Amino acid sequence: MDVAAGRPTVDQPGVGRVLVVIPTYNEADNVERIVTRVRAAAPAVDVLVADDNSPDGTGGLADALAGGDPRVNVLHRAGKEGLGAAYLAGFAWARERGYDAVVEMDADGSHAPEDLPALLDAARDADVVIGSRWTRGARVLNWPWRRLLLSRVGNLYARVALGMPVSDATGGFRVYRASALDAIDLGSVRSQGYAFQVELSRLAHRAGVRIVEVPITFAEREHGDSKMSPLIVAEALWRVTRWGVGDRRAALRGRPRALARWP
Ligand SMILES: Nc1nc2c(ncn2[C@@H]2O[C@H](COP(=O)(O)OP(=O)(O)OP(=O)(O)O)[C@@H](O)[C@H]2O)c(=O)[nH]1
Ligand SMILES: [Mg+2]
Repeated sequence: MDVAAGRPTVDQPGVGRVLVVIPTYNEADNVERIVTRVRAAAPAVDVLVADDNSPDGTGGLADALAGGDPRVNVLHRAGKEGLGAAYLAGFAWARERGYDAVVEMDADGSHAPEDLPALLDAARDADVVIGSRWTRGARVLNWPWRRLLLSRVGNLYARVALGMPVSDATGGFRVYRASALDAIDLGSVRSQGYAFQVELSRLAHRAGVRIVEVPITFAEREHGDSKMSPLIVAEALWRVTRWGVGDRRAALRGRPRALARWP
C-alpha cells in the first residue's frame, strides 16, 4: 500500500516501484496518447508528467488524465527551463516518494512504451538501462539522414572523447535505479539538452555502476514540434569537448612529469 497516496501499489518484479517521468513542453497532441500507451504497456508503473507551463495547455490535459487514473501524476513547473531541469525535478519528486527506479521517456512517441517491459526486465540486473538506437537489433524509423548522421557522429564523438563504452549516450529512454541516482551527484549537473543525457551517462560510468544497453525501436515524432535546436547541439558539443579535455589533463597530471610533456 502506498501510504502517502492511500492506494494499492503493484511492484515491477525485481525492480520495485517505478516512476516514468515524461517531460513535456507543448505536447498537447501527444500527452494523452503517450500516457495511455505507457499504462497499457507497463501496468505496474506510475507516471509523472513534468510540464513546463506549456502555452498549448498540455498541463491541463495531463491534469485531466491524472484525475481519471491514480497512477498518473503531474508536476507543474513555472516555465520552460529545459529538459535537464525538468528531469532533475522529476527525479527529486520520485526520491521524495521512495520510488526504486525512474524512467526517462519523451512524450512525442519517439520512445515506444511497448519497449518499456524489456528495459525494466534488464533493470533487474543493472543500475542504469539505456534504450539504445545504436546496438544490434535496434531500429530507427523515419529519421531524415541529417538526424541519423548527427546522432551517429555525436555518439561516436562522445564515446571517443569520454572513453565510455556506451553506444547511445545521447538517448533519452532510460531506467535509473535508486542505486544509480544515489551514486551520482545530481546537484552537480548543469546540462540541459542532449548534453544532459551524456552527462548522466558519464557520471554513471565514472561512479562505476552497472550500465546495460537494450535495443529499441525509435521513431520520428508524428505530432507537434521538435524542441531540438542548434543551441542544444552546440551545448552538447561544447560540454563533451570540455569534459574530454578535462579528463585528459587530469590523466596527464597523474603521470610522471617527463611523460606529461608528451601526451
Ligand atoms: N518540461 C520540459 N520538457 C521539454 C523541454 N524541452 C523539451 N521537452 C520535452 O522533452 C522531450 C524531447 O523533446 P523533443 O522536442 O522531442 O526533442 P528531441 O527528441 O531531442 O528532438 P526530436 O528528435 O526532433 O523530436 C519531449 O517530450 C519534449 O516535450 C523543456 O524545456 N521542458
Ligand atoms: Mg523527440
